[in-house]
Amino acid sequence: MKLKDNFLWGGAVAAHQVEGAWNEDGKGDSIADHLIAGSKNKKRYITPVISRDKIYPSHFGIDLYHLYKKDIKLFDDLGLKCFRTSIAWTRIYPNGDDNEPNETGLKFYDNLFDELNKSGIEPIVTLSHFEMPYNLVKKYGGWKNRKLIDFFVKFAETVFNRYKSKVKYWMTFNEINNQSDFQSKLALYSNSGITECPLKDSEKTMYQAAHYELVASARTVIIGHKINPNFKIGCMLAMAPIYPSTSNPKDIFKAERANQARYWFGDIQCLGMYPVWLKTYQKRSNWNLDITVSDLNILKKGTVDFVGLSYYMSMTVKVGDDEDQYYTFYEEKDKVKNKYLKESEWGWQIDPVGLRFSLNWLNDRYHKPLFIVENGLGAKDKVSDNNEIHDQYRINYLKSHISEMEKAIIYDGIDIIGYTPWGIIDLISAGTGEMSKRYGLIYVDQNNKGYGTGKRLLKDSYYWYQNLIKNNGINLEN
Ligand code: P53
Repeated sequence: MKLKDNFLWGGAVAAHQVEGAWNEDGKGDSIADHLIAGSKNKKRYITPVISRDKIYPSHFGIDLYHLYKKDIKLFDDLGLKCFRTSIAWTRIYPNGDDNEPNETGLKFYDNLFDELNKSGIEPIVTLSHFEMPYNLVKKYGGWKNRKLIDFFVKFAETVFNRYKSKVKYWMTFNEINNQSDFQSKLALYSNSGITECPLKDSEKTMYQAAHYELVASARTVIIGHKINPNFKIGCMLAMAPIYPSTSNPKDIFKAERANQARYWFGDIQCLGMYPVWLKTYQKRSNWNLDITVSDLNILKKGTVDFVGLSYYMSMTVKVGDDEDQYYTFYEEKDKVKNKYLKESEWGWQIDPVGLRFSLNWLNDRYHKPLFIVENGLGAKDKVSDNNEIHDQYRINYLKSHISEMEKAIIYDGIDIIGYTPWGIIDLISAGTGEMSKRYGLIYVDQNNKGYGTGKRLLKDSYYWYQNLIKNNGINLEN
């Protein structure tokens, strides 16, 4: 029993975490370019004006903008069949509301996709990966504003037309459901470009912004299929299954509601409609959200071809003493540690079986092909005197997750398009802005401040993955 021959083994990154060159060749500043570096215990925050004495890691990334040819050579030697990245919206429309696209920006992705295709590596492209034009935040308030739909659709249409013969797999919004953690400022900002929002309004604001994004996503799917009927356009969910902490029925319902609150985005993108619990909740909350009949028709028509997902961890929740009728999910408050799981240095609870669980759960719910477009371990690496990196911990992480994925394919019969480990090459962490939270199988000699030679070194995990791809997986039954 083997995986199908065209299984897409790959690697994943996002523009703002690797490209650098944040203001070159006509690129505008994105929301990522205003985020300063943080750490495990120091939250990232934004500065409206770029300040000289602060560190903005997206400004340097790992300089992929200039080094992409060399890096693609390393991906090719590794044997990658696909490579996931995003298009920086601000390279194409620097301000988001420009009339004409920036030709130099378009040219960069022509070159990038050509180089990949030449090497036989299929590009997998996210349209919006936490990097909308900052101008849209300043001028329109980000996704709080309905106008954003047209700006986004125009951007999507431009790149669909330009790359229609070079790219087949697309995803609309990266981890659109991160903002279900609506009390997290970073989530609201990264997903929706929302900077000003009193805590008491954050839930309502999230539901409104997410609705506009979902309409934009659906319109994009519809237009994409017209431009090229062979396009495969997916959603992208941050998958972290939520478990009850005990068999107390209240904990079980708490977990059910938390899953509903975290994955309704997928219900809309895959099934084309709002789940009834949410319609009821929104109505009873008297928020008077701007959701029109025409929007609902678009949502029904613009359903996705596949479900892209990231998977890093599971979550466990406990019912509170003061639950309301709705068991509203407040991620920070409701989460507890799962005593059966170990965690990464950044406190993410590692749960390979949870991946098989998630794949089954998503398959039961949506009946669409799945694509694991992120999975990996953020860890500190040590370079030995002879320039080797012995990252057995990363190999263990990847191996245990790939093994559970293969079980989902072989024993559960689930249709999975491919697997792209996150940060195939070391990059800037989205959550903390650190370089030292490394995911790569390729090491980049650079510290948190952006200093270093930038030299690329191959980790043990690189050779391990190379061999795995050659064998088309672990092959459980061998
Ligand atoms: P970092 C939170 C939880 C799970 C995934 O994350 C997340 C986040 C946001 O930080 O983001 C995804 O870099 C995201 C990538 C990101 C990756 O996971 O915080 O799509 O951009 O780098 C890993 O360790």
